[in-house]
Amino acid sequence: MGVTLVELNDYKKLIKQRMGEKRFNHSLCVSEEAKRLASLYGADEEKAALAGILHDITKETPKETQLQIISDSGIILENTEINSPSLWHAISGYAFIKNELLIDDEDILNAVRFHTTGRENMSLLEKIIFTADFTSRDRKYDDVEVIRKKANKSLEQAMLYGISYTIADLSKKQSVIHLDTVRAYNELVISQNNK
Ligand code: DGI
Ligand code: FE
Ligand code: FE
Repeated sequence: MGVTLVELNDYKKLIKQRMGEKRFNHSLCVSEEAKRLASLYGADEEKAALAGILHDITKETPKETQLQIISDSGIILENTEINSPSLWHAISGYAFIKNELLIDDEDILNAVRFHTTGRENMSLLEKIIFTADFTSRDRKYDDVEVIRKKANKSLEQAMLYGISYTIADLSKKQSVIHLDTVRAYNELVISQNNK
């Protein structure tokens, strides 16, 4: 599937209407960063740019609407997912771009679906979107420069740093940790240890 620049601009207009200024800027920044990482690591830059634009498409959609989008697409949430509303936008975003925007590129669909939790055996594009969400220009947290530096050397090292932070943060708040997050973390630790 080729993604043309015209299409990318149409998608930008579409998401601009669906979210506030700050989230729109974040989406543009993730798109730009995903494109840069795709160029660095030899992935399809247009697909990366598009997945970046779309990744948070339902982030500001009302929770009830998101649950409707999810159930309409035939997805049944697991107990941990029902109890983690911050994960819903990745799943409803996936369902929305698949069923409403008719995006049929499996890699783009999965990059959106797993951008929050990660998972085992992620594709290069999935890793790029996951990482770009941490390293985009708009991100401002204490260790952002550390993770940006890692991202330029190894996506896996950047992901491990990011996911470790997320798991620590979630456990500090005694929030549910999704099994995909744990599986992604374990896989990254094991592959790191075997280097
Ligand atoms: O949508 P963004 O804000 O750009 O970033 P994101 O999609 O990575 O969402 C981050 C939120 O998701 C943050 O509040 C932490 C939460 N999160 C990430 N992994 C898990 C999780 N929440 C739960 N409950 N379980 C997880 O495994
Ligand atoms: Fe997100
Ligand atoms: Fe995001």
